Amino acid sequence: MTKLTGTFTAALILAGSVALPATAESWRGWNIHPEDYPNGVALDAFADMVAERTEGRIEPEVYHNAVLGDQPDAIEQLRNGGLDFANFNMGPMGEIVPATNVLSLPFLFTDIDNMHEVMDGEIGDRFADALAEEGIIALSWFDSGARSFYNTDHPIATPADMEGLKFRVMNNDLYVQMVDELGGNATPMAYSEVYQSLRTGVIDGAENNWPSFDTSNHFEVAGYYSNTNHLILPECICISADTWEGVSDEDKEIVTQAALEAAEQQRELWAASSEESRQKVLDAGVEVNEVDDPAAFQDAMQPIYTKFIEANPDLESYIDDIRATQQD
Ligand code: GTR
Repeated sequence: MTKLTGTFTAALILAGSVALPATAESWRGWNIHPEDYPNGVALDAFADMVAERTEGRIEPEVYHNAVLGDQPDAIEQLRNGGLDFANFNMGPMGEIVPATNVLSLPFLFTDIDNMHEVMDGEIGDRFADALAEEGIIALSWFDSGARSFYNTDHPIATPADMEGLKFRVMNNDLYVQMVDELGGNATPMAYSEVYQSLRTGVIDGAENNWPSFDTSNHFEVAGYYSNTNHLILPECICISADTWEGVSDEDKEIVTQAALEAAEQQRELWAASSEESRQKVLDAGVEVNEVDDPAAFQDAMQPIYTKFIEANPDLESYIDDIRATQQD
């Protein structure tokens, strides 16, 4: 968090040229995606709402396209106060906040509505509390659709089709286990390195949602997208606890409200953007296939659940409570 120096601010006020209050805080915000991606648009809207409603007491600025570093690095920066806010995916968060690993269990949510129901309610608050203990204040939850596998070689219709293929996964051991159990090989790697690695054959595939598959240009080099829909991961607008500590109660309310409105906007944009991206990659010649027997993929995940619960008995109730939302 950068405070404008007293002299500098006083000079601006004296000059009468800029209507900045004496204690303006400039906030640095991290975004992995381009600015016209739903998350980029919503983060910019968040920044504008905060600047306007705090009358310039807080001036957030979003740095798009991961120019401030890759995700695991940005999570650390936020915890150290090097970043003030960010849009993080819960996938790479598990390494720092173990409770969020529950969200990385494959096929946990039945669909996106189920994810919303859970995250917007009391269970979501529990994840937010766990994040807060590690210095990450989650104010609202974004969509990131459902992730599916894609690769350079052939459609994946059954787990057997994963054999011999090397997939990039996000930085989380659960994803290595997931690909292993399905019969493929997994390599954790930064998002920014995936395009080149697919192009040069360092990896054969990766997994992501439609808008990321499109805007990362992975579809240009990986021509087979298979609708496995194995992960539905929430994302947050998160604020550094260091930054949050210095915010007045009045401004905390303004920032929280802006984050909730930005998430609403992101979710609306998400649905349209997913359909647009799907159509775009189809038009570009990507072969898209459905999975005839999703249960074959789901059943293969059972050992991951068993192992996870054995290692984290205190998190079993989270899984049970999420399953309970799927009963009716
Ligand atoms: C995207 C997500 C990013 C990042 C990326 C990845 O869907 O929005 O935050 O996690 O996937 O695969 O690294």
